[in-house]
This record gives sequence, C-alpha cells and structure tokens, in this order.
Amino acid sequence: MKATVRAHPNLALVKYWGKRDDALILPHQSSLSMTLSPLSVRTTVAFGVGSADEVELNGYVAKGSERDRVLRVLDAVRAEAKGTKLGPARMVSRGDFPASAGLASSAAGFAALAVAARAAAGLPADPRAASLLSRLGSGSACRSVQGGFCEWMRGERPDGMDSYAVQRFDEKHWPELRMVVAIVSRDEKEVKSRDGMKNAVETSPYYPAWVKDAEAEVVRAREFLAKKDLQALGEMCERNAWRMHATSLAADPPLCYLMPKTLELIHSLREQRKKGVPVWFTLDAGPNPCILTDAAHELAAEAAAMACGATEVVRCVPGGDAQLLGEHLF
Ligand code: 2P0
Repeated sequence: MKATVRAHPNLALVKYWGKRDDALILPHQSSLSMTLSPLSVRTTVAFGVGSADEVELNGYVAKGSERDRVLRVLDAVRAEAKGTKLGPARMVSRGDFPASAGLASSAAGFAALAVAARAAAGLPADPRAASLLSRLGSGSACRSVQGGFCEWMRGERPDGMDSYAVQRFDEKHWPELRMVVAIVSRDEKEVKSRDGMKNAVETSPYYPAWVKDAEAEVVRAREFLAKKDLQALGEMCERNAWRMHATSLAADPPLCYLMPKTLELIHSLREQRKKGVPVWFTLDAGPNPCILTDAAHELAAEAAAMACGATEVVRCVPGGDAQLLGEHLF
C-alpha cells in the first residue's frame, strides 16, 4: 500500500496554452515536450494510514488549492480501486531542483503522484491511465509520465478520456540534444499559467489563430525530431513560443512575461546563430529562456546566457520515464 516514484519535469517545444474545459483540464490544442533530466521530483504515497489525508510538499503541509489538487488525484485512484478499501492517504513529495530553476515542479510532481498512487493502490502499471490521472492535477503533468519526447493529444471527447500523452521518441533517440535553462529572474511571476492562459482564451483576438495552427505544428515537430533536424526544430520552437506569448500580449488585460534580460538573451542568440552557433530559445509563462542546442554547443549557450546577466544555468538532457524507487520518503 506504499510506493515511491521519481519523475522529471518537461518543457514544451509546442506549447499548451488554453483549456476548453477548466474542470477536467482539457486543452484546446495538442502539445509536444522534451522530458528533462537530471531535474526530478520524488513522491511517496501510502494508503490506509492515519485518520485523514495528509499532503506534504517540499517540507510543508499543503493547504487550500494545492492540497485540493492532490486530493483530486488520490480520490480518482480510490474510485478506480473501488473493490479495495484504500482508506486515508499520506503523500510526501520533494523536488531535487531549486525553485530558482525557473521550471515549475508541478508537472513532475503530479506525474510522480499519479504513478505512485496507482502503484500503492495495487493498480497495474499503465502509462496511459497514469497520464490521464496526472492531467487532473496539472495539464502539463500528463507529458511527464514517460521520458524522451511526449505528445499530449488534445482529444475530442467531453469526458477527456482521449486527452492524454503518448511517447513519440524515447530518451535514447537523440541523446546529444540539450536544453540549457537560463535563469534571468527569480521573482515570482504575477500571473500564474492557469490564469494567464484563461485570460488569453477569453480575451485575446489572436487566440483562434493560435489554436488553428497548433495541430500542424505538432506534426512538424514530430518530423523534425524524427530527422534530428536541430535547425528546423529550433526555428519552430522560437516561432511557437513567440506565438504563445503574442496571444497574451494581445489579451485584456495584456500580459507580458518577458523581462529586459529575456530580450537581451533572445537577441544574443540571434547573433550567435550568425556566427554558426546552433542555439534557439523557447519560453514558458515566465522570463527565463530555455536554449535548445546540442552537446557540442551547450557551453557556448551557457556562456551566452551568463554574458546577458543570467545568474545561473541548468544544462538538461532528454530524461527517462517516471520510475518506481525502492527507497521511500517515509
Ligand atoms: C506547456 N505551460 O505546454 C505550457 C507552456 C506553460 C507555458 O503547461 O492549469 O501548470 O495546471 O493545466 O500545466 C503550464 O501550465 O497548467 C504549462 P494547468 P500547467 O508546458
């Protein structure tokens, strides 16, 4: 009745930005991401302990919406295992990367929670079921159940049962690929992704255009990954990030996640490319650019980021599947 899982975060090359169903977390568009190693979150879940559910995240007892999101996943597992009375759960989760990494730990956290909770409940290992389950906690988490490069298919069904991620290429497909996360600001963002994307869906005149191109963009990303065409993938990543940010820049109220150093680094990468260095950025809902490059140029990418005032960089490689561990957190 106890299981521990380690999962990696992921970074979207083709972004998810907007829900068609807020409650079930169903996206308007498909998305495709790279799982990032060495960053990871470990989560232990046990059922049948104590008198009420207990949720601990990074050393703190979770409250409010944070706790509610975890309980939603645990409740879904209790419902699936209806033949077995699981009872109250204890969940402890710890990220091994600092908040200053600029990457949300929620994707890795909910992926680890989903896989661990299913295992602790005695349910069979099933990446599709775990991906569907993790999506209930955080949309992008469904792409962290498996490693390599995963595609979250938007699905069509109102109940969301066809909206989950599948692995398109595993982490061994392109081991030379690198994602260099550059930290240019550690300030907490004023508008969380969940609220930022809702604002874009409801008020941005560019939103329909963003959705219209998304499915074709995922197909193109898959082709570039298959061919290991770094230039084509890099150009697509930049375009996709700009377009996601454009929807929010044009929303009401407008939302700008970029900071001066973000733009400085983006321009610097353009200069590097003129010199033949293969570096392209992508940008989540925050100011910290992530630089797509290869193993031969990751130090050049790091140097460019530091020269533009980054305080820290994290060099990442394609990561593996969420994995069961023998050692528990409690
Ligand atoms: C992505 N992001 O595809 C996009 C790009 C941020 C920018 O998924 O509301 O934490 O829990 O589904 O998954 C971040 O949003 O939001 C995100 P919810 P989530 O990675």
